[in-house]
Amino acid sequence: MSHIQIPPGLMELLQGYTVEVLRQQPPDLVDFAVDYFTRLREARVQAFVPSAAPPSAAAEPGPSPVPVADENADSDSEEDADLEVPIPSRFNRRVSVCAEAYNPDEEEEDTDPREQLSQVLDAMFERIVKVDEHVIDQGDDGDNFYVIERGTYDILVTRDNQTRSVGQYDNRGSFGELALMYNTPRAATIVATSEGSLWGLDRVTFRRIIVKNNAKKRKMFESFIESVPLLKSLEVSERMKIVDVIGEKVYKDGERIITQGEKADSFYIIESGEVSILIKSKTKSNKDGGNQEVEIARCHKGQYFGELALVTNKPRAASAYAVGDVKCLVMDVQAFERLLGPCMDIMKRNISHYEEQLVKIFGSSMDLIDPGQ
Ligand code: 1OR
Ligand code: 1OR
Repeated sequence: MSHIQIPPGLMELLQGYTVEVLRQQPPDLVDFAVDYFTRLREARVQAFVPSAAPPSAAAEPGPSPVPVADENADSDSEEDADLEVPIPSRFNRRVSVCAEAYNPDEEEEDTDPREQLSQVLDAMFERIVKVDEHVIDQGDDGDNFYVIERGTYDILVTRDNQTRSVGQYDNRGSFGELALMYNTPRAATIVATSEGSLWGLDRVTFRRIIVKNNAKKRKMFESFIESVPLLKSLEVSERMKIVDVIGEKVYKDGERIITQGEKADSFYIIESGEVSILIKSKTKSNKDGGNQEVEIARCHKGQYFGELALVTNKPRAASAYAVGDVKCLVMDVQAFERLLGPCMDIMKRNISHYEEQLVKIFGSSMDLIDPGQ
């Protein structure tokens, strides 16, 4: 009993999982774990297979229309459960030592894995911020990465001596990863617009854990991302940046992924399974006041959805439900705007197809782009 042997690699495995939980904030930790470790195993198996031809997803960009059906969606699928983020219990703030080069492929073997884990927990610290406080200033060297516990924050970008707000964080999300991941100056200024609280992770620990984790993630998602039609026009390096920021979410059969009328903050690519898009019909012929949901599209592996509200800056135009078990890659609105600019033409072209379909399915009496609820 006095000496328990910890198998080599155990701590690193758990750390990788913990870090992904902190970053992605999945609603169900067990589902997330099953998925995370399955992925990891698949990546390991793939690493031993000499480069097989990538599975060519025959999917087309954008959703395919479905025949109109009087289908009622499972209307009472539950809302997202409260996000449970395991927060470390020790908050010693550490002063970071900058600018060390770290190569994630160089597998450094720590002598004591327990020490390694406690280093990570020690390194996370809470930072309380006041209104108008600058958490990050554009152009500075990167010191910390932050996970938002609460508060609202403005994202300001200065270009040609002009500062403009390019987005907000509203009580969720994380920021400050770019300067640390790519060794670049801070790309934006982050200002608190309310009182708030953040979890910080210092540069050295971030690089040691997250950058190594990102290298694994690249192995895990590379071939899938390469197969997504929407992303074909991007450079390889741009696609890899997408891998760095995406999270993976799992949905059970019938679960609602997007709710019509809600504010939007994410974009989705289907990794496996099928997603049904339903819209509340507001046609005048509808006696129940337009509460009936009608299926308007089905999306399959390699296709995307949830772009419309982000592009138009409007509430969600339709709801999305999992058909069978579904896995999606999810990107937040900031990453969407930062990384998917080159794909915007394709998305806009498909949006114009929505309009055409809309007229075909409902006649011209319905305003799709403004669901108004
Ligand atoms: P960082 O370490 O560069 C500033 O420090 C952080 O702001 C950055 O990491 C991101 O986490 C976050 N462009 C650049 N950085 C952004 C952006 C952004 N949004 C959030 N951050 N854009 C805004 C997209 C809505 C593109 C602006 C042109
Ligand atoms: P969103 O952010 O508005 C709902 O959230 C998503 O459903 C939407 O982005 C699209 O990605 C997706 N009309 C509107 N939204 C659609 C449609 C669609 N299809 C998929 N979505 N039409 C179907 C066209 C084949 C036109 C409806 C009549």
